[in-house]
Amino acid sequence: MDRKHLILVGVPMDAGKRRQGCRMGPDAYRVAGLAKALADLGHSVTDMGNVQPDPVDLPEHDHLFALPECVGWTRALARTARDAAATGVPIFMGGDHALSMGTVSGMAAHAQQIGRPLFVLWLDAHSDFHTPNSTGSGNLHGTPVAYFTGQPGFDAFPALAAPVSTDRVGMIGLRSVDPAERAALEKDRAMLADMRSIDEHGIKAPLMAFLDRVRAANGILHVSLDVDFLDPAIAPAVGTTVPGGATEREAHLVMELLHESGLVCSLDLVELNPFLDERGRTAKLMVDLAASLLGRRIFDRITRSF
Ligand code: 4U7
Ligand code: MN
Ligand code: MN
Ligand code: MN
Repeated sequence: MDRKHLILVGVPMDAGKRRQGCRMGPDAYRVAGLAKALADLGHSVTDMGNVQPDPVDLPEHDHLFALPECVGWTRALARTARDAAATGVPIFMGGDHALSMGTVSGMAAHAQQIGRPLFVLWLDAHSDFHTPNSTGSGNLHGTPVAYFTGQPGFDAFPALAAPVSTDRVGMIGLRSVDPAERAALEKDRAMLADMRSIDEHGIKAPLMAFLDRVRAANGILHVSLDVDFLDPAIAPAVGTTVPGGATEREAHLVMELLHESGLVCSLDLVELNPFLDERGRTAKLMVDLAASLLGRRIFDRITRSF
């Protein structure tokens, strides 16, 4: 087996939206046994504890919620991601999805250092492609993809060492995309697989097409898993539920195929709100999915002839 050094990074970030609770995510993953589940697969696992945002001297913004704090998180996380990636595979235990501004921009800097392009797989009901100018809610957890792909309007945030061009982003699970995001995405050649196309072709087809692109470019792959990628019936612990999400079997298949690809360099587990969970079931499911991504086979069929 391919033994990896896995670095768990707690990101108790709640600044990306008004509804609070994601700050409890890192501890929920710890209680649900993430470190042990991954160590049991033969990996070496280090929990480096929780990151804190850098202090930032910026005034609050009229429309954007908690802008200064989000900038502070982005700075701290970009540095943490770049440093951790030099020694292992960082797994960011969120925290809301605004944390990906930092994690992805840091991973892109790492990729640039090793001379390989970074690709990003976005597993989410939403495209998170708003800019500070287009967001209606003012919640920055709806903007990380626009930031790390270098869209305009993010002047308060750190300049990008290495923007991830939009054609290196794949999105699977989409079912809630605002008109402004859709217009921008279609212009920009991201690979988009909405639930309609997954129903028609299965979830494997768009994933394999995307992985082929990563391989052809000798790229490395960051995976960003938003809890709301999953159907709310199996993953209730999220503020932004959208019906019609991925099933448990689809999600595990994605994780198993990602494992077999050998391309994954880093992972975000985001938007878990333990305050909304039912006896820890969402946290446990996310732990199971992370384990599938790192090599556990739970859905192997046993074929017997009678
Ligand atoms: B998440 C939304 F309007 N697009 O901008 C917005 F629908 O990280 C939702 O994917 C954003 O959960 C969801 O507020 C952000 C809304
Ligand atoms: Mn998201
Ligand atoms: Mn989402
Ligand atoms: Mn959400």
